Amino acid sequence: MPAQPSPGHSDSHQTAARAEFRWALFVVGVIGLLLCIIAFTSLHWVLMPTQRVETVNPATLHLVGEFTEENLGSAVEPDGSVTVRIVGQQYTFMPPCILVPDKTPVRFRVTSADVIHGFIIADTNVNVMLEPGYISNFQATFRKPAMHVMPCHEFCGVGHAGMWARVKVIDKADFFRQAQNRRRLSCVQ
Ligand SMILES: [Cu+2]
Repeated sequence: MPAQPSPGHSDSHQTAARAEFRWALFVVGVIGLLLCIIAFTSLHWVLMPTQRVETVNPATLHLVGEFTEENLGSAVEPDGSVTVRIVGQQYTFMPPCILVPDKTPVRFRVTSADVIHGFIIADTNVNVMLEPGYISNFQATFRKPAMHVMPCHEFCGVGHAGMWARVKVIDKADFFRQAQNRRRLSCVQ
């Protein structure tokens, strides 16, 4: 004699079917939400102005433009702001010792002559990548006189571990006094 279904069998079948349906609805809802997020972010992206990207030819950095050797280091601009230009290359930063004033906004303009390098100033929130062909442009203000190390933190080849520089923050008045006599400043001895 075949086994009879227990009295509660059709009930539990319906319960399972309802649970399956609820989970299916939930999954469809999650997929729908993800599609909405994709649509919204795509439209948002298209409607925003393009990012400001500055390019430079890494093959002629040392010959023409703002990254020639005599332009590297810290400079006081006509409006009194400070700009530092640096080139990263296997396996050094030029200049290897960067002189900046404290309590002054400092604009960094940095690029790479060869491969991707990392640019980080220890004990600050300065942390960017240097990509050949592009100019990394950012601003930082240093609170007080200090010496910071600036190691390359993006693996760039066999000499990577030895690729680092220093950032020397000095008193604002002292910096601007030195800048009166020299067009470009650095703390390279
Ligand atoms: Cu490196």
